[in-house]
Amino acid sequence: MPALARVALLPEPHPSSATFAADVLAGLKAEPKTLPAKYFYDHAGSRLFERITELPEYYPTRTELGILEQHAADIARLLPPECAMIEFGSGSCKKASILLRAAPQVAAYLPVDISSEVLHHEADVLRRDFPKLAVVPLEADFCQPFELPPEVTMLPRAGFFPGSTIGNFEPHEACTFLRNAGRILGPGGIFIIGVDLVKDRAILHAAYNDAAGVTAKFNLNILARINRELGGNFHLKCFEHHAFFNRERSRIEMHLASIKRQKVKIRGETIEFRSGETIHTENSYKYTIKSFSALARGSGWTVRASWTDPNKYFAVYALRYQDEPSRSGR
Ligand code: SAH
Ligand code: AVI
Repeated sequence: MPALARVALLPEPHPSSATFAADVLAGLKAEPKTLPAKYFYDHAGSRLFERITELPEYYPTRTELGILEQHAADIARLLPPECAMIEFGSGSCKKASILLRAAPQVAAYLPVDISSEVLHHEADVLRRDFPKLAVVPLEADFCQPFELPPEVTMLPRAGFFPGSTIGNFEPHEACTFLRNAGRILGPGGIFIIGVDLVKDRAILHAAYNDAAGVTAKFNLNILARINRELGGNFHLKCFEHHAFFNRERSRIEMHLASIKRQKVKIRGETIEFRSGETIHTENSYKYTIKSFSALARGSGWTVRASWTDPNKYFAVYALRYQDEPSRSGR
C-alpha cells in the first residue's frame, strides 16, 4: 500500500476519549465522588484483572472454571445447533474455551469487550485453537446498543456472561441489561450467566484485599489511566485502596480514599479532595440463588438450570428468554 494511503487510513484518536473525559469529570464533581468501573479496563487494567483471577484469595474465577468444566456437557446440550455464541465482557476468553470445546455445534463466537488489545489478541488465540469456528470480536460497550455483524444475523443465538460481571451493575441496571440481552438473543434464547454468591464476610473481604496488593493496583490504575489519557496529575501515593462488604446492600464496595486534603487537575479543571474523602469506583453485588432467580424472572427470563460448587460460593445459570410483550417493558 502506498505510504500516503496508509496515512489516510490511520485511525482517529481514540473515539471515546471525549466521553471518558466527560464521565470522569462528571463523576469527580459529584457528591459523593464516583468513577464508572468500566474504565478500569485499559490494557494495564485488563492485565491486572488477569493477575487478580490467579490470586489465592480471589475464589470466583477458579470456582466458576470448576463448575463450567464439571457441567460443560449439560450446558452444551442447551445451546442450539449452528448458533452464534455472544460473550459479554469476554476478557481472556478462557471460560468460553471450555464451552466451545464441549459444544462443537457453535458456528460462531462473538466476544464483546471494551478492552481492545486483549479482545483482538484473545480472538487470534481462539482462531488458532478452534480453526473451524468463526471468531468475530466486537469492540463495544455492552451497555450501549451495538450492531451484530451480517454473517451472524441469520444464526440462532446464545449468550454467555461469566465472571459475575453482572454483579458490577446496580440491580436495576442488571435488569435493564438482561432485558436488552433478551432482545439481542431473541425469543427462546439461552443465556449462560455466572453469579457470585453471598458468603462469609471474611472470605469476601480477603478476595478484594489480597495480601500481594494486586487489587489495590487494579483500583489505583483508574487514576493512572486518567493521568495517561487525560493529562491528570493524581499522585497515586496520596490515595488508598479501600474495599469492604456492605451487608445491607449485599455488595463489596471499592473506593479510593484521599489520604490528605489535596487538589488534582484534569483537563484544566481542579478537583478538590477533603482528607479521607473517597471516590467510589466499583460495586460487586453478591446474590443468593433465590435473589438472582427473582431478578432474572423479573427481567423476562426463566431459570432452566443452575449449577454451583460444593461450598456454594458461585453459581452458573442457564436462563431462557420468554418474549412476553406485556412484561418486557417495551
Ligand atoms: N469474562 C471474563 C472477564 C471478566 S472481567 C471472566 O469471566 O474472567 C470483566 C470484563 O468485562 C473485562 O474484560 C472488561 O474489559 C469487560 N467490560 C467491563 N465493562 C464493560 C462494558 N461496559 N462493555 C464491554 N466490556 C466491558
Ligand atoms: C469483573 N468483576 C466481576 C470483578 C469483581 O469481582 O467484581 C472485578 C474486580 N474488582 C476487584 N476485583 C475484581
